[in-house]
Amino acid sequence: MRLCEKTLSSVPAAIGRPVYDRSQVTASIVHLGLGAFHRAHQALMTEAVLNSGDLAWGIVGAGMQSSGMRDALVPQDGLYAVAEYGADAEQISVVGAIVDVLGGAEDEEKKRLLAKMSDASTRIVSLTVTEKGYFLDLATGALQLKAPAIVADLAHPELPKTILGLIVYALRHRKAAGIPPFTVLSCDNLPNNGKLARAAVLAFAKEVDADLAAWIEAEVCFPCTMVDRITPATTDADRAHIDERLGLEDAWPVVTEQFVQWVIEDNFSMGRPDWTLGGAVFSDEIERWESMKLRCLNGSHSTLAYLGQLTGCETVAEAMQSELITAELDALWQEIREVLHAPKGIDPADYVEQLKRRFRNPALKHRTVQIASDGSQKLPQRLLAPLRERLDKGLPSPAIALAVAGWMHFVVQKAHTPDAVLNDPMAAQILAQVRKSPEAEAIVDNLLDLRAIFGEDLPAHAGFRSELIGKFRQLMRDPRATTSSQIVA
Ligand code: CS2
Repeated sequence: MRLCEKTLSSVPAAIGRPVYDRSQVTASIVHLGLGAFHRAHQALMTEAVLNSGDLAWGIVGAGMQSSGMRDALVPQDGLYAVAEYGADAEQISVVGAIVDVLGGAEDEEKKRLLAKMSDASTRIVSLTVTEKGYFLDLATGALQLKAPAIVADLAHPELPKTILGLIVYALRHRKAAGIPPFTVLSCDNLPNNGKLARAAVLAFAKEVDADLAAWIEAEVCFPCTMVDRITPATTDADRAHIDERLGLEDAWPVVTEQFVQWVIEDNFSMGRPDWTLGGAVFSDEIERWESMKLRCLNGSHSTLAYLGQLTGCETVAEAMQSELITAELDALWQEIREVLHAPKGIDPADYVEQLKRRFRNPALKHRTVQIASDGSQKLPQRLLAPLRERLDKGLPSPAIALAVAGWMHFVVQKAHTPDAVLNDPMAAQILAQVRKSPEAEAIVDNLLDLRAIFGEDLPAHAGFRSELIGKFRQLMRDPRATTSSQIVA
């Protein structure tokens, strides 16, 4: 039997569930990018608000690419289970905050979504669409006006498919109808994610109508946020385990860690839920929170993922058993911390120790290949931003260079392995650059030529370039020979 409203009462008492009347909830948040992360994070914080009795904040979730989530959740009335795995304890609860699910690439679904976003009942549009969903060149901040999806959305206002088209055309409708604008709440791992979302939306809106762009600039709130919760892709083994605990079938449960953090800038035009009930924090220090998390957590995650992939470590916990990798991470954290401005009251040393414990969690099967995807979108803010700050101060950065060399080596391996797939929106360009030459120095230069990733400055920096070539050669010879002493030497 499937998990749904009718069967919910049969779930064992030890498993948490909504304590409110779901039929009384108003759907005022539209979430674009309904994946595991949103369901383990923002939806849970919202569930705490609903459980407190404030029923004004139900979520309509929308998948942007495929209809998989809709097909899983609609028969379940939007209900799903979250399993929080600690090193030796687990907690499972059923979440009811998602009251409707739209989804997929079908035209009818996109039209329904646009209609819901245009409707006055929608007060917040939140986003987890990953870095590539913003269509920005992260090194330059420019909107990718030639990206086929953007060209299509500019040509078809009645049927937008990107977040930018959906947001801008919904706002256009609201402006014309005298409906106040919703808040756009980015929950993606990008520095100043609200500002980036704003820049992308404004750049798109300017192509549509200058007056609309001016109205958005003046009226729409784009708070910045820092989101954190490690949420690996759900496996069949997770499904089987959770179904057994529920006594019901859940087509797409979520597996996550116990740790959760959400820091939000308090800047909303049509109100907001009291997410502090679920543990969120409102702060005016978002930039510091975000850069600490992006660099210390995501920067080391990417490094660990590439080195893990090169040395045969399938999961993060497994890579944390490798002394070679942990020594590189220690060196990397050291370099990052030397240019870090931590939020008030946070000790970066404690923060890093906590990260190590989280990464070591053996209950989470977080695959390195998952984190290694989309490197072109992740390197700039995770690793190249602290690198630039170090270069400005004249500091050497061997650990960051090794991490970047790790990515380069990873894409080289993909280019030379038959049938291998490089998951990256820039895959075609990256692989073409790699295939131009078999020679180490030329490969590094050709990859550095990808200006959307490395900008104009890094390829021109002689010191960084030669450090990178050295690290790349070292990895070419033997990735396992990468010890911290070699890195520091
Ligand atoms: C990871 C993140 O896949 C990745 O790139 O680094 O998804 C990471 O697990 C989260 O940001 C943790 O909050």
